[in-house]
Amino acid sequence: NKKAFIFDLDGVIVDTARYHFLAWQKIANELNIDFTLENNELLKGVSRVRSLDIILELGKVEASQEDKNRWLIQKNEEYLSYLVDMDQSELLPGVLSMLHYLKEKNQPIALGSASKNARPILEKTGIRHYFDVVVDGNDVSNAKPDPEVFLIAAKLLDVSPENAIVFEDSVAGVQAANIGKMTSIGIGEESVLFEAKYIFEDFTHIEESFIESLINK
Ligand code: B16
Ligand code: MG
Repeated sequence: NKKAFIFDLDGVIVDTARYHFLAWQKIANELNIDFTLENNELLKGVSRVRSLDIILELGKVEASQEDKNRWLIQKNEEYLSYLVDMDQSELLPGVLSMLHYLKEKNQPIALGSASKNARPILEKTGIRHYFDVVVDGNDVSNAKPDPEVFLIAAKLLDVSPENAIVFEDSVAGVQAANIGKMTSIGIGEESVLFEAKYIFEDFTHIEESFIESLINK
């Protein structure tokens, strides 16, 4: 059976989580909300709009839609300022060799990200050509843990969900893959990603024989 490999972006391909954090922290500071790195875990894989709501809930701040819209724009401008100098050196360990290996084995590859900034990041890091399909925050209406983003990717690659393999660093993303009946592979800490079918610290810990066994399953 034909397989498809779907990659999340932030936290799997590039470590943009700290940029998102710094940008949100700036807004939180202005609102006198104490926003920590630990709180930031709650925002991983979650859409921009939902992220703001979570921060406002943390600080018990009520705001008008107008204010919220302004902060969303402000946050994204701040975030984009960190991406200006981004290049291939920001790819996480083992990502490039994994993409290369899958390409060599003629495996379909997709991006499945909640980010609306996914395409420029793929361009800047020079890996856009590895992806047969890119599905991001501009293409979906339901955020992870809804499996929509991954289901669209599998469909575009003409692969059934059962034959899709998803690499994710967030709890919401792992849940999305599981709900979509896909094989979830957590990239990160076992204590956080325990719901994933398989968990690896990073791509350098994944053996070629393991990927081979997924391909031939
Ligand atoms: P943007 P992923 C997600 O990307 C991030 O994990 C999450 O922290 C962020 O809020 C979301 O993208 C939206 O990003 O503001 O760029 O549209 O992990 O699904 O690749
Ligand atoms: Mg992620």
